[in-house]
Amino acid sequence: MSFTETLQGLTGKPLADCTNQELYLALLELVRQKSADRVQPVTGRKLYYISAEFLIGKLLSNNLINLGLYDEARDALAAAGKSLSDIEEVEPEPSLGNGGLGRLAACFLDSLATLNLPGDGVGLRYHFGLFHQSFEDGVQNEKPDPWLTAHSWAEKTDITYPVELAGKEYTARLYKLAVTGYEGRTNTLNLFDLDTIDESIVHDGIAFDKTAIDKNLTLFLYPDDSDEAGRRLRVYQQYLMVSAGAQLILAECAARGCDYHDLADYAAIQINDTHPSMVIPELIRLLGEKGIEFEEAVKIVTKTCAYTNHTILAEALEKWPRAYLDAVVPQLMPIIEKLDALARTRTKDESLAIIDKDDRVHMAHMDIHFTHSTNGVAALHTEILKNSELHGFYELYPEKFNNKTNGITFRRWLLECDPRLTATLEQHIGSGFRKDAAELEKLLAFADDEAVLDQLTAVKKANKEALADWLLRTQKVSVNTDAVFDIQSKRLHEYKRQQLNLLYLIHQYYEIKAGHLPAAPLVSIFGAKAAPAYTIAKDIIHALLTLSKVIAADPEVSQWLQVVFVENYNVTAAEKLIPACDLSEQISLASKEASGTGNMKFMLNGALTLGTMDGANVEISQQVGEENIYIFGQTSDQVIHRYAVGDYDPAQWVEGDANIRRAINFLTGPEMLAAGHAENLTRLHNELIHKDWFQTLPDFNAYVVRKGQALSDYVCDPKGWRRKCLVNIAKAGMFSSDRTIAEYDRDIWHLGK
Ligand code: NBY
Repeated sequence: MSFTETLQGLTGKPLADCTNQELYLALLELVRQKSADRVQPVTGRKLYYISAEFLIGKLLSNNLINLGLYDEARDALAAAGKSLSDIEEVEPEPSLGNGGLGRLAACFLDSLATLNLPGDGVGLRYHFGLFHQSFEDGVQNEKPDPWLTAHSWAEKTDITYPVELAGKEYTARLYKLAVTGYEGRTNTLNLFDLDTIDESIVHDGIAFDKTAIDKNLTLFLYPDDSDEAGRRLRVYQQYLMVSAGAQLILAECAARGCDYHDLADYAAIQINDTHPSMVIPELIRLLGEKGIEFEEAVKIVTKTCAYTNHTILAEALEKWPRAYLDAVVPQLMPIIEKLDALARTRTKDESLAIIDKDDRVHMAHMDIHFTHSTNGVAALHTEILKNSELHGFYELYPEKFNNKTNGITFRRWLLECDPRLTATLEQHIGSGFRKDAAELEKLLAFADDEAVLDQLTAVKKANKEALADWLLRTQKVSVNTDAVFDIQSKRLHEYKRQQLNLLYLIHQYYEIKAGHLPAAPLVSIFGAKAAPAYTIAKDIIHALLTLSKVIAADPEVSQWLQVVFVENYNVTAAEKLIPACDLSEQISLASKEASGTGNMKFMLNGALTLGTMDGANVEISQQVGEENIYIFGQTSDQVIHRYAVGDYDPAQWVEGDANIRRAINFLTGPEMLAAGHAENLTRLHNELIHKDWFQTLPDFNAYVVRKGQALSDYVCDPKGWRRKCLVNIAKAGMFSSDRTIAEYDRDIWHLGK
């Protein structure tokens, strides 16, 4: 049967007569059938990747590519006068994640299935996700992001588990979403939810009654934790996820004939950051119910579980007041106390305890004591964990610490998002890189081949035109595609330093006004959501939106400089932005970005990195060589030293440097005040002058110089620039998540064995 006939069998009428919605549903059904054919029996150890987030993105194209159906589907639809990319627009993007941590989980699921490894995800089925972002009057506005439509990829099952929260029993229902691998097996993303959730309790944006647990538990990812009810709600969510998850794991292992004493031979559990850490005491509790003594249960769980750390920011390492746990999960507290006591027999160092003297429960400490592996996510990050942040633990358990540098799936971040580049690569180096990313290095043979470099330039130009169309259609802005496209897209956080980029743009505004024209016109594009309760992050968004207006209204400046802030940045937007980027902004304060994964996506798509020696930028720099990347700023040692000395005073930098002073004072100058809100602008101004916790000012001049160098190279040395782009693509192979997953499997999981 031809593809057209198959699809027609599902729609019941000629494709030409179908709406895009009907075609979408038919394709969804087809993908379901085909992915079900690739489910494989599990033998040996199976991985359960537990995570609060799975930022999976739209699935139609991804699944069609992985199942080898994409070209056929596109051509059959085209023959009927339909366009696959129009049909894609019908699909809502699943709203199950926030940032790098969630996107990493999604890339890992893709690579597990691609490498034919048995590995499922375990998480929650949020109804409204993080939130939908819009800008109103220059301010971020949050609304629910409803994505669960009548026909969704996640299928309801009749599998349920009882979960006790604050002494009351709730019923967790399992939904299953098929995860296809590229020419590989089909695995599952298991998502839990309650039947009793009531979406109608949300009002005025994303507000809702935080105490109505049966109605609110899975409404949102990361509910506002600026009050106690919100923080407790997070504990409720986490326990729902780990208790239902642990029951699922035990049930699946039992069904495969596992005697619970041998759990570690059947299951490997990866704890993604500290949100799922309660799985440790919960498994011990459940094993206790099956008759296994505490001491043995601890050994089993330690052998089964492993922990990934994604941050050194102290405020992001969860420490729950014991009172919350007493109230929400009283059944776990006796176990956590016993674990604390056991940990205290291993070390006298009070700072390594699970329950501290202020009665706070340190989730990461429980993870490190009672799992067999703790990994960081890039080489520098792991070194910092070992040498400073977790040094005491490293001394106690050196054998547990290991590095697993992050990666990204090339199926979504090359084949799917950049078909033009993919086709060009195939023309010259064949299609082996689709399965083996290391083959991208074959491209190096063409580093000085003018014809190939021309082709890469044409691809970039076409992608910039496509982005310009998309920006016009969705954001109502038009951009100059002859300009350098400079992009900073990632969560909004002070450590990522969108405010450094802001100060640069103000500096350029003044320079242009003074007749010091830049080498090239610049379109500076941002995409970022700020956590709803993170005031300064929202002020940074406001300042950028206001600056964008000020510049647009000034014809002298606007022909050289444009600031675009994309609304509601998500995976779909990232897939449009990344292939069109010339310069990738990776400017976190050295030591603070654990890895970054956007940096890898931009590099793979032929953008050059402007970045600090932080996270995986360090490894990118090693791969491409320092002549193919724009590095600037303090090193992590210098930063750590500055914090240790504790004498950083931004006011001195403001006083001592006229350019810094000029840029900062512009925030509350007449142009900005006329276009924006004094309250937000003043607060940001004060924050930068009096605090600047992430040391923006010491890196300001180095950043201005390095960025100027990049723009001048783009214009004055186009040949050199294009060569650098080629080298970046060719050297991106090590950042495939297939490599990362192979390392996790080799060192930690040993799946299928
Ligand atoms: O994980 C990110 C890191 O910042 C990034 O450097 C790394 O590449 C990536 C994958 O390893 N972390 C991250 O995305 N974290 C969060 O989004 C997050 C959000 C909320 C909370 C904690 C972490 N929270 O506790 O509310």
